Amino acid sequence: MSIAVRHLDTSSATFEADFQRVLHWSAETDAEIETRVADILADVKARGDAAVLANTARFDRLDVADMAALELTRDELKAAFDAITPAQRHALETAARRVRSYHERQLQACGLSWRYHDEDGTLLGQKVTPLDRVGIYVPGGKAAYPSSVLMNALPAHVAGVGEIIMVVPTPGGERNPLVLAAAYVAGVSRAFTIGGAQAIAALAYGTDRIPRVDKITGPGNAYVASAKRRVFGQVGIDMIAGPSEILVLADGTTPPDWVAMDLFSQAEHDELAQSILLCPDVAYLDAVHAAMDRLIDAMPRRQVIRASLEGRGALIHTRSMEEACEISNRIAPEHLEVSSADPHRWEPLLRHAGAIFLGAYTSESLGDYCAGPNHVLPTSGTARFSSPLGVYDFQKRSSLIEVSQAGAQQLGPIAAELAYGEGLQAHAQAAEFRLQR
Ligand code: HSO
Ligand code: ZN
Repeated sequence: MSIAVRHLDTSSATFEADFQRVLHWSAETDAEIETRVADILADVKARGDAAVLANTARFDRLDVADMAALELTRDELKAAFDAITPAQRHALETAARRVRSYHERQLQACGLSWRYHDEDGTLLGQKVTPLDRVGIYVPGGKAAYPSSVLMNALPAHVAGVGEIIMVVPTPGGERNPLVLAAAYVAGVSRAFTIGGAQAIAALAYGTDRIPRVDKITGPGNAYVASAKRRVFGQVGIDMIAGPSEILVLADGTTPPDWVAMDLFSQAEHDELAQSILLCPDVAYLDAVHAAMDRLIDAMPRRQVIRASLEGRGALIHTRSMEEACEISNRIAPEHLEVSSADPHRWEPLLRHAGAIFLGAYTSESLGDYCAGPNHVLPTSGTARFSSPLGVYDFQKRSSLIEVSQAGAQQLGPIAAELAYGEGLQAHAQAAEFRLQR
């Protein structure tokens, strides 16, 4: 049966209404989940490890005597690494090397301290320091991605974070060897086989066994998302990721099968994932649709792919590539492929996207695993104001000020004037006491 993906046309009178339906997305919060998460957080805050053990027994069917049984040592991570196949080891190490080297550039480009002296000899600057300790949440079960372990842990490592604590649920005690091997490769310091809201609580508040972290990153289910929102402020968090999205902007020169498979690649993540194709050539849109119909039956995850494409996908006929770029900016997709013979012509027109993939050979999946840039990206239109996970997310900045004696004479009267204007005499006099009479 042909995939019933929507066809839209920007010249149609109903386009705006159709387009709004495609864009519509609500991350609904479930009141029942909210209360259950609040209870778990309070329990872990009050009872620490005992609550972690009890909730892990209950939700993950993993009933152990003490916290030691929930901790994986570096030796155990190494054993997992040694046990995977040589091809898997090679792939993980190659991906890790490329991701590390990309993030090292990021550190050089925007992660270093700087300072200067003004004309009075006053020193001003910005001191950049890594976070002391971070927690990385890795989902268990159906979305257990070793690649996400690399993408979260490596930028933290490059930033110089002192301790990287990974948590990963292992329902029924079943461990994912590739996840553990990736943790080993990426320099995770300690790992615990816990998950859900109880893991987020343990990282945010600390327990006897699990040290309190300064920031928690990584994706998770609705419970994890709710728990992250609730502990935000006590600790930093990265973002609350929505379903994966891909937008392909095509000029019709890429083989339709390639584009069809790229659309599938994000659709297969989730029924709620979104795959959109924009093209000024209507025959090409039909060719990609035909390719999808031909390729779908061979996909093991065809049910998820079909549900995603029929629920949230769209093939959009535009008047021109320029108009396609404008629509792409309105969507602000997580992943944007410019599948064109001349991608550098269009790239300057594209302003909002988590990651931009240029040219026919750049399939988004290469970026998901091993090109080098991070695959943790802003979703649901948040690329309008936020950026990929990076070294900068694991650093913070402190301002540096050292006012010289001459500088104090210049700045004192200015500060005092403004302070009196605000009715703050102590501020004014702190500046004035330093003036030479
Ligand atoms: N495309 C996902 C990341 C991922 N893909 C992991 C495969 N594995 C982020 O949107
Ligand atoms: Zn993906």
